[in-house]
Amino acid sequence: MGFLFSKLLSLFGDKEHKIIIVGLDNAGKTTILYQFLMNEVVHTSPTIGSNVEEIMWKKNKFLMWDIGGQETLRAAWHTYYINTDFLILVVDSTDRERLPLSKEELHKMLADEDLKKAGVLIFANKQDLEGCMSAAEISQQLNLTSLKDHSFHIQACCALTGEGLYQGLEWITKQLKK
Ligand SMILES: Nc1nc2c(ncn2[C@@H]2O[C@H](COP(=O)(O)OP(=O)(O)O)[C@@H](O)[C@H]2O)c(=O)[nH]1
Ligand SMILES: [Mg+2]
Repeated sequence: MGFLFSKLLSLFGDKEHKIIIVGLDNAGKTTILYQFLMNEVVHTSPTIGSNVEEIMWKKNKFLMWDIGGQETLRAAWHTYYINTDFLILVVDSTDRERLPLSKEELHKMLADEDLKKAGVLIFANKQDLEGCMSAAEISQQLNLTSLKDHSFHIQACCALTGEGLYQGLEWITKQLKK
């Protein structure tokens, strides 16, 4: 009986952590997902619906959902929230005009009951482009310090080269140990 039980436990022991990648269209979500998957740049087309991939990193298994960000699709984001361990918000650091919209979406999402326990990682993407906003500037504009109930971290990155992406995953991995 005990043997069977521990056998069963070991089957379920390798927990998969659910991550959802959100952000406005063109932020770089799909590019990030496929960088994690195969360390190379893929040519993306606007995501209709979602992409999902299993990513292994330092013996941790993540199920990453990349959810389409166009306005009509954003209304369906909440259907992905349940059991989410981490939320990754991707911001196009050159898109000053729509940063208030990202802020609004972020705070709306985090008010949802299903995301109450989710950690939040923000990728300030496209740092390779001239005139981009810094991570500090984005952090301030998104009003991250007002997030009292969520652990959060902002990471500057460039999805095209992969720079910064693994520092982001490293933060997530650290949270798992807490
Ligand atoms: N210069 C630059 N372009 C990027 C970066 N990340 C993504 N892109 C480009 O931005 C566009 C939108 O990327 P995509 O991943 O489809 O965005 P999504 O709509 O959020 O999934 C594509 O042309 C990407 O090649 C980056 O870090 N730097
Ligand atoms: Mg996409």
